[in-house]
Amino acid sequence: MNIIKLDATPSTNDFLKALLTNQFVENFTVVTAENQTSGRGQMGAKWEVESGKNLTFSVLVKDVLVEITSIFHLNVLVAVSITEALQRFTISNLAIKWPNDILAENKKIAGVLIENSLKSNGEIFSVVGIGLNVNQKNFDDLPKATSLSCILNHDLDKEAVLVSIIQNLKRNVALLQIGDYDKFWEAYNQKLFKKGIPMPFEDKNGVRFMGIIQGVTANGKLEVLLDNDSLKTFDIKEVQMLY
Ligand code: BTX
Repeated sequence: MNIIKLDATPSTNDFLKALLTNQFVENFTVVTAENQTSGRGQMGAKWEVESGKNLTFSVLVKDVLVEITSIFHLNVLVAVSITEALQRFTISNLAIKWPNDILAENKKIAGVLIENSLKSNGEIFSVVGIGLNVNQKNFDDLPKATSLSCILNHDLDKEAVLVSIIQNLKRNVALLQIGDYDKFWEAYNQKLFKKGIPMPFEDKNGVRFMGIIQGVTANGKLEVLLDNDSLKTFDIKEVQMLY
């Protein structure tokens, strides 16, 4: 496994993307940082962790997407690969909050930020950034966050967790490449947070409404049953779950 270990960097996603512009980088190269000074989440959000205690890393996945419109397939695969690894470390009460948060005991334990770029030769490079809370115990500023050690009451070997995730990801990418997507999609839907439970949402215009999540479509849209019994699908930027 090709792992580049950094003490500190603003963002492992940015480090890996910069590396890609300068040199050949092997598929599944991993960049880890003990301290990420400007960790990024979705749409300008920040990923904040105590230095040295957690996993913040990025993996290069080349050409797993057949086309840029199948972006969500990789999201599904990554979320499932992380939950499989967490199960190996005996975490059981896991859920996937659409589109790509991993929750353990109803609190966020991991976040995923995937950034894709289309190269001039037609290849699609995906930089898969993962933040996983491992040995941090204090989340005073993030009451909806948790870590492996908060749940298990002991510290873990971060490297062992990292290796488990990467091994799962490699195996699952190989399965996706032979067309085995449905089983990941089913596993994702099976773990979907708040599925079947009435809950409040807010649309992109700030309008609040109640709905019941039915599932996620194969191309990544959230399918919600509305009060008037109609089904509506939402894109990632079109709706927010208020929970
Ligand atoms: P997200 O936008 O879904 O989540 C960000 C939100 O999650 C924040 O606004 C905050 O409420 C909450 N949050 C911040 N830090 C934590 C934490 N440590 N644990 C739980 N909740 C938190 C999720 O974005 C995607 C995060 C990807 C992070 C990785 S780290 C390696 C790579 N490099 C990089 O810059 N980003 C990725």
